Amino acid sequence: MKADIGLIGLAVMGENLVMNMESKGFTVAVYNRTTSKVTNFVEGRAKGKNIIGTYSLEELAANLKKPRRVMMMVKAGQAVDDFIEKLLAVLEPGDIIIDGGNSHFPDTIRRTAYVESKGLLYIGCGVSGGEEGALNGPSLMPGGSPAAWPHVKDVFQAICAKVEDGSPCCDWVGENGAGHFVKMVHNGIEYGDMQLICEAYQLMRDGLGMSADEMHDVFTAWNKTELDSYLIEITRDILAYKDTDGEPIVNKILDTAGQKGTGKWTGIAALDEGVPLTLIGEAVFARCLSAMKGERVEAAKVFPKGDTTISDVDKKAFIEDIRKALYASKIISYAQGYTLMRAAAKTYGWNLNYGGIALMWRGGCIIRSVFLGKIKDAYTNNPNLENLLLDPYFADAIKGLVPAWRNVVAEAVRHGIPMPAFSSALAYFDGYTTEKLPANLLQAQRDYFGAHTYERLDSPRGEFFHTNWTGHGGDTAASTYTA
Ligand code: NBP
Repeated sequence: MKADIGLIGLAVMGENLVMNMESKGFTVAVYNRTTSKVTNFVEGRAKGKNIIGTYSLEELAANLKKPRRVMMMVKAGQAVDDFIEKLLAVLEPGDIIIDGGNSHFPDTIRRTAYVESKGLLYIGCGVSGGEEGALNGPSLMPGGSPAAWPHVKDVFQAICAKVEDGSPCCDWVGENGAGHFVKMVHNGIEYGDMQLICEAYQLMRDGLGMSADEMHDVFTAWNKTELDSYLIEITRDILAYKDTDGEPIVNKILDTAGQKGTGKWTGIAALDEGVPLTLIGEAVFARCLSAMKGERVEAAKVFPKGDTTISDVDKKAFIEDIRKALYASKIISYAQGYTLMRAAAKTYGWNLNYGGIALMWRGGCIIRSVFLGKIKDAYTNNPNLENLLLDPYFADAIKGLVPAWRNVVAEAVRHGIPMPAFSSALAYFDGYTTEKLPANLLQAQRDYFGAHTYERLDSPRGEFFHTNWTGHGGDTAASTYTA
C-alpha cells in the first residue's frame, strides 16, 4: 500500500499532524533526520495505524502515490533548504514539496521559484494552533505554486479546524510567499493580542489592587462578550491555576518574556512597506523591555513610583472601561495588520482574499476568536475595504468605545502604569482620524536643512516647491522622495 502523503520531521508538530491525517483516512509515510525517532514513533503512538516508517528519502519517495506530496515540519532555516535539495534528487517533475514550518516569507518566495525551476511544485504553508491544533485541527495558510493547491486541498481541508457552520479554516492564500506572509502577520497579531491582555492585567493588578482570583472572574465574564477568544480563555484559566502551596502560579513567574522572531519580522515588513503597525511594534518592544529585568530593577530604585493605586474611580465601572479599551485597541491592531497585508499584496502581486484569511484565523489558531467572524463579514461586504475602521460595524463599535479608552489611557498615564499597546493604539486612532497633522512643519524642516521640497495646500498634488529659508542657500532642491 502506498501512502497518500509523506511527512518529514517527527517533532511535536509533525507527529501530531501525522496522527491527524491518519485519523481522517489518509495513509502517511514518515521520515526524520534522526531515524531512531521514526522507530520510536511507528512502534509507539503510530502502532497499528496507517503510518509507514521510512529510513531514507529514497524509501519515502518510493512509498508515495504520484504526484507525490511531501510535507516538511522541520526547524525553519537551513534545514528546509537542505531537505529541498535532497528531495529534488528523489522526486520527479509534478511532485509537490510542502514546507509547514515557520519559514520567513522571502525564503518561501525564493524556494517556490527554485523548486518550480526544477519542474516540481512548492507550497509554503503557515500552520497555527500548536500541538493541540496539529492533532485536532490547525489553522492552515497555504501559498506557493497555484497548480499545487488542487492536489493538497483534500488533505488540508480534511485535517484543519472548522468553524461552527463547518467551513474549513484553510483556503488557498496566494502565490509564492503569501501563505507564510499571512502566517507571519497572524503571529504579529498574536503578539499584539497577548500584550493587550497583559496591559489589562497590569492595570487591574497595579491600578486596582486586584488578586489573581478576582481577575479570573473578570476574564471569565469578558469571555462572554465581544472579547470571546482563545487567549482570553487561557488567561482566565492561568489566573486560577494554583501552585502546590495554593498561591497562583502566575505570581511566581519571572516577568521577562521571550520571543522567536515572527513578531520582529512583522515589524520589519511594516517598516519596509511604510505601514504604521504601531501596536504590534510596541508589543515586540514590550517583550524587549521586559527582558531588561536587571536594568529595570535598578531604574525602579532611581525613579520610585510610589503608590500606583487608581483610587478615585468606581472600580466596577473602571473594569468595564478597561474591557472597552482592550476591545478598541484590538480593533486597531487588526486594522493595522490588515493594512500591512494589503500593502504587501500590492508589492508582491498577491491577490489576497481578506475575508478568507479572517475565516482561516477564526478557528484552530492561537488568535481564534468570535471577533474574526465580524472581520470576515466586513471584507465580505467590501473586499476592497481600505481600513477596518471604515467598516460601518467597526466604526460604530469604536465610536462607542472611545470615551472609556481615553479614560483608561489617561488614568494609566497619571499613575505611571505603562500601557504601550493601549496608548499607541489610541495615538494611531487619533492620528488616522486627524485631517491636519503637523507634517507641514516637518516638511518645512526637511526643506530648511536638506532642500527636500514640499507640496502646498493651494497647489495641485505633485507640484513641489523649495524655499531659500536662510537667504544663504541656493535654489537647488534635492530630488523628492517619500520614504
Ligand atoms: P522543531 O522546530 O523543534 O524542529 C524539529 C525537527 O527539525 C526535527 O525533525 C529535527 O530533526 C529537525 N531538524 C532540526 Br531541529 N535541524 C535539522 C537540520 N539541520 N536538518 C534536518 N532536520 C533538522 O519542531 P516543532 O516544534 O515540531 O516545529 C516544526 C516547525 O513547525 C518549525 O518550523 C516551527 O517553527 C513550526 N511551528 C511550530 C509550532 C509549535 O507550537 N511548536 C507551531 C506552528 C509552527 P532531528 O529529530 O533529527 O533533530
